Amino acid sequence: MRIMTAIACSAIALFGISAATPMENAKAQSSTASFESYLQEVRQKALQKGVRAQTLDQVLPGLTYNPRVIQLDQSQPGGSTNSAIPPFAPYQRRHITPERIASGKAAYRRLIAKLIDVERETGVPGPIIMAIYGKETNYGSYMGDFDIPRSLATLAYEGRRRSLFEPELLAVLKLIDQGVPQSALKGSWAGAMGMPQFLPSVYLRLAKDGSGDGYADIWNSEYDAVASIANYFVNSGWRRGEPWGIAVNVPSSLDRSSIESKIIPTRCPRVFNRHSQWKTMAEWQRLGVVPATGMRLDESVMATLLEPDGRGNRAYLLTGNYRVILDYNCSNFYGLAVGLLADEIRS
Ligand SMILES: [Ca+2]
Repeated sequence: MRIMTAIACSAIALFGISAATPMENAKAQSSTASFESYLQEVRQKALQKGVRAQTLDQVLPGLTYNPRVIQLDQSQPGGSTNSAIPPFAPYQRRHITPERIASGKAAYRRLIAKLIDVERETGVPGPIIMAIYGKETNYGSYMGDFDIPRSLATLAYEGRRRSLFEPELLAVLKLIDQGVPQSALKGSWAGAMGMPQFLPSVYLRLAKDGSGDGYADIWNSEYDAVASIANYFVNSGWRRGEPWGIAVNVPSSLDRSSIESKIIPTRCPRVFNRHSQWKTMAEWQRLGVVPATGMRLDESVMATLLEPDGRGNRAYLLTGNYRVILDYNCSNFYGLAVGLLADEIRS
């Protein structure tokens, strides 16, 4: 997506993490001086980016190092690129629960007038927007209560992924400079904010007012969250009228090696390498790959085949709009869960 892909799963990662140990606290304190000198460097960079000195004087002196954020960052999964990919079916059962579907339908009904307007304007369907909302924050019920400037300053200072977090720190300073109250800036430990879990740089580029008051309040306004998610999708190239994909049955005789993709992915290789070549629906039909449910795609639509749990299990043909979902969070499990949850919300 959004840089957010690299640091997603934040809400999940919160579980099972204990508070900082005394040794970590001592370490944090011993590095206080250099944390402050790092903030001086940040100050210079922010000034160069046009953030007013007055804003920086108001925010930077109050920031402290947060050892818990580093602890959470270091406990993130995904460090190894060789680990086996787990099966999708158990994930689907855990993440697309009857409760999640029912809450999604309720949110869809609550916001239906706005969602119709937004779809008319952008082509992004309401159920897809609601599925993102559900996946990111369980429809606004957990958005994270970490202080975003403090978290980002800590992560940028610690330095393991400074190239990711320092621009986000500068972006959040800019956001405060533009008038977003600092007290509103709560979110995940890794900097994702509000109902759509936008990073500060994403907020600056793509957050949108949907309520008509001129302010994109993604923390408190569902209309603003809806407009902002739709704007993200438009920016990533969502095509009006095209479904994300469909469940299919694949004949056991299909020669998988003949449909392997020859494209070397430039990003998210572990995600894109699992997809076949692009073919039209008519071509898939000729290979015997046929819809498993009542859902259909036009013959001319291009799609790739993904068999998340291998041969003989549920498979999917996935369109360019599936790639837009991956742009929000580059994970096949995420993309499939959003698509399938959207289908349930719509049904
Ligand atoms: Ca608003």
